Amino acid sequence: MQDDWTENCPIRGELHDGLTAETASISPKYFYDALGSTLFEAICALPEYYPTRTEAQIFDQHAEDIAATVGKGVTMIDLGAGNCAKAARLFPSLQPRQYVPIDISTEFLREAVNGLRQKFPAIPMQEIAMDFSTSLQLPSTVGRENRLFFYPGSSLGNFAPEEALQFLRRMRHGLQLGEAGGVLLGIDLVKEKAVLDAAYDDALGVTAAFNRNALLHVNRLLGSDFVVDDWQHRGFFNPELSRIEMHLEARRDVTVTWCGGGRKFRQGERIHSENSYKFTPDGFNDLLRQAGFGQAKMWFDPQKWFMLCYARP
Ligand code: AVI
Repeated sequence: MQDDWTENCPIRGELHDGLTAETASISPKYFYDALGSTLFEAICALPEYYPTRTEAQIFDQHAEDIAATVGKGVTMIDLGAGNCAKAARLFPSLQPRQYVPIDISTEFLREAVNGLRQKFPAIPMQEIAMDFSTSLQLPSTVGRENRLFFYPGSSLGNFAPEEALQFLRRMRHGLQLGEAGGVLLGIDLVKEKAVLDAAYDDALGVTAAFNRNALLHVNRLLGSDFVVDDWQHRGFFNPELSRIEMHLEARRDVTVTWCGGGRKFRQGERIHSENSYKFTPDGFNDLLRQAGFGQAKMWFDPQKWFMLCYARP
């Protein structure tokens, strides 16, 4: 039974509902407190986690063609900007008229943007701390002309297919508020299972720490009493659903309580914490078309492990 404490707060209500569902789950957005964002940066530097460096390789190899396709002077809206490193790589060639990094992790974003302002004083920047997964309503200070929604790192894969479609439609709608514009998306592609499994269950255990840290974040938000040591990381590719699944698995029978709720977990029971969908180029093109975009321009790395896509309505 929920009480006022969980009912009157959307975040606590959402966590309560996910944790008490038949298959317990928490949203992957709870990975990203300050420590989680730092752990994600560390993941990006792991030998097994190919997406970041493969995407960077595509940016470097095709920088001129990407700039020629996207055009200069865009209002660059960086969704899930994190440390803003990916967008900053494109600043010299794109020369955005405004840079709008958006992230849920406020402190981390502020620090990153302050550093960037010193490096690129000519680019006006407006950071926004918000959960853009549910709404893309931007303040009126964000330029409407020639918007570029920049969503790299295959983050779109963290949405379920239907949610990804809705999110693409919201971006398309956000573009049609102004003139011109497009989306530049980093998309991870289906590949050998062993490569995918290793990328989400690395030898150093950084991804495990990233997954388990979500429990500490949830403890702070919900007032719950998860003990990190009771939980182990599971991360693997599910070929039937073409997605990586991450779970937290109870090492022993545990009881977790929070104000207004609680649950017993049996040994081996799991909390589903993330999906990361992997696409084929054709499959992703279909999704773009369903969302109202035209034929995408795509760039790949030589192994075709990752792709960068540019599409206009
Ligand atoms: C942010 N997102 C694209 C990452 C991914 O690959 O799905 C999150 C992540 N989860 C575990 N490792 C990285």
